[in-house]
Amino acid sequence: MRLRATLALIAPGTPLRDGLERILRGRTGALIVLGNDRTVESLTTGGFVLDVPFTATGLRELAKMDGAIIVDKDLTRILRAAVHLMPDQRIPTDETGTRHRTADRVAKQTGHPVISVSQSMQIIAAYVGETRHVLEDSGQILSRANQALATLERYKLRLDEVSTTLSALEIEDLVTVRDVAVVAQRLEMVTRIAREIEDYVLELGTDGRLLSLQLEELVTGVDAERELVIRDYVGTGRKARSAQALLAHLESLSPTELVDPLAVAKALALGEHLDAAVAPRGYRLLAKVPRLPAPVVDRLVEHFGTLQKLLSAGVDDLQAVEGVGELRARSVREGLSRLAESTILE
Ligand code: 3AT
Ligand code: 3AT
Ligand code: MN
Repeated sequence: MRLRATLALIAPGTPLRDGLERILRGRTGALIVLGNDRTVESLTTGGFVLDVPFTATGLRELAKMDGAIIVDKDLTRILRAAVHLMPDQRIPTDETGTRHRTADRVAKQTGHPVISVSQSMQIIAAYVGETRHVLEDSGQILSRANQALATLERYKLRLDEVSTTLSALEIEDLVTVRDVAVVAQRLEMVTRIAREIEDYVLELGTDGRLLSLQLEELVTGVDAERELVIRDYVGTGRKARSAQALLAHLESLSPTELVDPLAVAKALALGEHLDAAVAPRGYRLLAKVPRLPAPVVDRLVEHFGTLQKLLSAGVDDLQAVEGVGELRARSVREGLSRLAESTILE
C-alpha cells in the first residue's frame, strides 16, 4: 500500500522527518511534493531550480520561503523551491486554507504524495491519493501500540493453550473439526493484531525499535504454524483447494465471522460438522522434531499419509523413505516419542 510506503519515508529517524520537525520547531510551514514528472511540472510556475542533494537542514531553510518544494521520489535531491502550484481547481477538496487545499489537489492530480506542515496549526499531514494522514507524535502512537501489544500477549497465551491441546488430541487420534477450527481461529486473531502493530512499527520508525522486538518475539513461528495447520487438514480429492487459497478465505472472514468456529471450519473447507472426526497428516508435529529438513518432512508425510501411521512406524519403516538413513530414522522416532510423552492430555 502506498500510504504505508510514504509513512515509512516520513517516520522518525528519516532525513525527511528530521527536516519536517525542524520546520515545525522553526514555526514556518511547508508544502512538499514527493516526486517530479511532466504532470508536476505542468502545475508549477515560478520559484528556483536547485537540483541539490536532499538534506534536512536544506529543507528547513528552503521552507522559510513562500511556495512549495519539489523533491524527487527517492528523496535524494531537492529539485525546486518557492514554486507556485496550480492544480486543477475542479478537483474536489474538503480542506480549508490555500496550502492544504493545494496539497490535497496536487496529491490527487499527480499521484505523488504531498506533505504539508501547517504553520497555524502546527501539524504535519501526508496526502496520498485520496487519503490524508495526520502525523501524531510517537508518544501517542506508542500508547495505542502498547495496548495492542497487551491484547496480542493475551491472544498468544490462548493460542499456545489451544495449540498444545490440539497436539495432544492429534497424538491420541481424537481430533474433531472444532479443535482445528479453534486453533486456526486463534492463529488468525494473533496474525491480525500483529499486522496492526506492524503498522505502528512502520510509523514509529526508530522510535518503534523496542516495540518491533517485542512483536517479533511474540509472533515468531505463527505464520509457519498457520500454514502447517492448513496443510495438515486440507481436503484431498477433486475438490481440494490449495493451502494458499484456504488461507485467503480465512483472512477474508469478518471479525464477527472469525469468532464463530463453524464459519472458520467452512472457510477452511473442513465441513459443516464441528464434532466430526478428522486426522492430521503430521506436518505440524513433524515441524517440532529438531533438525528435520522440509523436503524430508514432505516425503515422510507423502509416504505415511497420516500422523497415526507415522507414530506407529518403527525405525525400519522410516528408513524406507528416501533421504532417511538410520541415524535420521532414529532421531525422527525419538523426536515423535518425546512429543507424544510431553503432550499427554491431563
Ligand atoms: P532560526 O532557526 O531561523 O531562528 P537560523 O540559524 O536558521 O535561525 P537564519 O538564517 O534565519 O538563522 O538567520 C537569522 C538572522 O541572523 C539573519 C541575519 O540577520 C542573522 N545572521 C545569521 N548569520 C549571520 C552572520 N554570519 N553574520 C551576520 N548576521 C547573521
Ligand atoms: P497554514 O495552516 O496557515 O500553514 P493554510 O492552508 O492556511 O496553511 P495559507 O493560505 O495560510 O494556507 O498559506 C500559507 C502558505 O502556503 C503560503 C504559501 O507559502 C503556501 N501556499 C499556499 N498555496 C500555495 C500554492 N498554490 N503553491 C505554493 N505554495 C502555496
Ligand atoms: Mn493560514
